[in-house]
Amino acid sequence: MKPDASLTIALAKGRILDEALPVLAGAGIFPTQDPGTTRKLILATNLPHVRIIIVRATDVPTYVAYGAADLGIAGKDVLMEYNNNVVYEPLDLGIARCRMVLAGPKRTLQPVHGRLRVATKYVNTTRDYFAGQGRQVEIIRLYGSMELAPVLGLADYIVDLMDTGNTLKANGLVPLETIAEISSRVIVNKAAMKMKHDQIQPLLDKMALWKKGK
Ligand code: PRT
Ligand code: MG
Repeated sequence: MKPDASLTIALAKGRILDEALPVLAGAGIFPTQDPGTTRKLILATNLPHVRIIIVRATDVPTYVAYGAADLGIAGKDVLMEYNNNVVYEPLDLGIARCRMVLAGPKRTLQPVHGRLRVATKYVNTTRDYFAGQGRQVEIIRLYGSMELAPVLGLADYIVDLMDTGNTLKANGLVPLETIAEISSRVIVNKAAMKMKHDQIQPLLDKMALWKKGK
């Protein structure tokens, strides 16, 4: 049987995309349309056997884990939350850097609800972090605007990403503990890594070279 020569790469719109496109360019891959503006979700590239799919940032590991995409670029925050061992994570690109922090009001308040409440969209990572320290907290899942939760008394603290810190500051919050340093990683489907090694390995090598030259 002829080996499958096609490669599907999963990318997300949003803040990783701008930094991911130069990585792909460094590997000799150029989408034929601008992924930032096109409404298409499957994009051809200059290489006939390589295509790019555009998915939600949190969905990149899912597409790669199930082999719907052979590889992808995803934030470490998303990967920690998804499940570490489902995909290979061969390369830290060092792009879209930020920190995952526990944040709260400047003045430490007594918990009004007995057990401390932490609002976050990173519920698994937050649970693991506090469990690892033997601290009991109640985790409240939110999907966005986490900074509001302490202001309105929904939670005592939040776990969220921070870059400049401006968003926290604007909402009267300060970073209290660093949970993880975050950057974007190349992830690869485990079966594809074996079956399409001859296509994927050179790509990884070029991306690693790009990173070195950055
Ligand atoms: O938007 P959508 O719901 O589709 O998905 P998403 O929010 O996951 O996507 P996107 O594009 O917002 O973020 C994608 C990835 O970018 C994240 O998974 C991280 O790996 C990475 N990244 C890097 C960040 C930041 N830096 C960052 N600063 N993601 C989010 N932020 C947020 C931060 O939480 C804060 O609310 O940006 C806001 C501004 O940060 P400050 O500290 O500079 O004010
Ligand atoms: Mg967003």
